[in-house]
Amino acid sequence: MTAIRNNWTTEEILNVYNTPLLDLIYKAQTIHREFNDASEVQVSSLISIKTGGCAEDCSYCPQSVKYNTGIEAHKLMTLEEVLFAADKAKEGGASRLCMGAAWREVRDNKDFDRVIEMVKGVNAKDMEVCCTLGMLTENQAQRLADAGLYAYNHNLDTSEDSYKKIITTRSYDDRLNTIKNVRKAKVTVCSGGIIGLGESVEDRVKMLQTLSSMEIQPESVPINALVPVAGTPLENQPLVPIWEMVRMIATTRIVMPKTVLRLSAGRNQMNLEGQALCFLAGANSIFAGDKLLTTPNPSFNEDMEMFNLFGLTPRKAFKGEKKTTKSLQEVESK
Ligand code: SAM
Ligand code: DTB
Ligand code: SF4
Repeated sequence: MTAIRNNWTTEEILNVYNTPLLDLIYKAQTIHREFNDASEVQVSSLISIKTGGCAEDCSYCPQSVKYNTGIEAHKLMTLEEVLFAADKAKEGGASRLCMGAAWREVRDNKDFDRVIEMVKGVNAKDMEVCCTLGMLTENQAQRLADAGLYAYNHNLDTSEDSYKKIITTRSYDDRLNTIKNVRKAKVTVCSGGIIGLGESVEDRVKMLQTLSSMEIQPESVPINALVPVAGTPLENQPLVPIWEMVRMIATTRIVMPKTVLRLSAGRNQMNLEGQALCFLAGANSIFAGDKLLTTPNPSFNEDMEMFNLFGLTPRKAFKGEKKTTKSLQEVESK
C-alpha cells in the first residue's frame, strides 16, 4: 500500500519527473489504480460568469485589462443565465460546475451577493459547485461555504520564483493565504498550475512540492498547458510538447495519489493519442464544453466520442469526499 506523503523534497520530485518516460507512465498508472477507479473521469463544466477587465497583470491571461486581446468584456451574468447554463452542463454529463470571474479579489458588494445565490442554485441541482473569483478573505470563504460551495479554485500556477516574472500585481503569499482561508471554511481546495510559461523544470517541480506538502493535499489539481493568446506578453510562447504535459501529469499523480487531477487548458492543442497518454499518466478530470473561459475547447460531443473510444465513464457528483473530508476531520482531531 502506497502512503500519501506530505514530505516530498524538490530533489525527489525532480527525480520522479526525470524518470524514463515509459517507466514514469507505468508508475503513475500503477499508483492511479491503487487510489482511484481508472475507468472514471470527472467532467467539469466551466462558465465565465464575469469576463475581462481584470486589474491583475497575469502574463498568460487574455482577461487582464493591461493587454489588448480583443475579448468581449461582460459584466456579471444574471442568476437565471447561470442556472440555465448549469442545466445545459448537467444534461451534457457534467457533475461539477466551475464559475470563473475575472476579479482580482472578491468585494463585499451586490455582485458577491449574487454569486452566493448562484452557488445556492447550482448546489440545489446536485452538482459539485466550484468558484474561482480571485482572492478571498476568511469571512468571504465562510459565506461561500454556508451557501454550499464544494470547491474553490485558486492556482499557484508556477514556483514562487517564477511567479514574480509572470505576475507583478500580487504575491505568492497572497495566493497561499487565500488557499488557507478556503481550508479554514472547510471548502475543498482546487489548486494547480500552468506549464509553458517559459519556466524551468525545477519551477514545475517546486510548484508540485508546495502543493504536495500542504497539510491536506488539494482535493483537485488542474494542470493547464498555456494557451498562448495574441495580445498577451506570452503570445509567442511555443506550444507545450505533449511529452512535457505527460511528464507533469504523471509526476503530479505520483506525489498526490488521490487528488482529482484535471487535464485542463490546452486540450484543443492536443490530439486524441496525446490525451490518452495523459489519462494513462493519471489524469482523471477534464473541463468539457466548447469554451474554457474565453478560449476554445473540444465540444461535449467530441469528448463523449473520446470517452467511448477509450472506454471511460463520467464520474458521478460527490463521489469524492464531502466538504468535511475524512482527512480534514483527522487533522482537526489531532
Ligand atoms: N481571476 C481568478 C484567478 O486568477 O484566480 C480566476 C480565473 S483565472 C482565469 C484561473 C486560472 O486560469 C489561472 O490561474 C490560470 O491557471 C488559468 N489560465 C488563465 N489563462 C490561461 C491561458 N491562457 N492558458 C492556460 N491557462 C490559463
Ligand atoms: C483552471 O486551472 N483552468 C481553468 C479554470 N481553472 C478556471 C481556466 C482555463 C482558462 C484558459 C484560458 C481562457 O479560456 O481564458
Ligand atoms: Fe485576472 Fe485571474 Fe486573469 Fe489574473 S488569471 S488577469 S487574476 S482573471
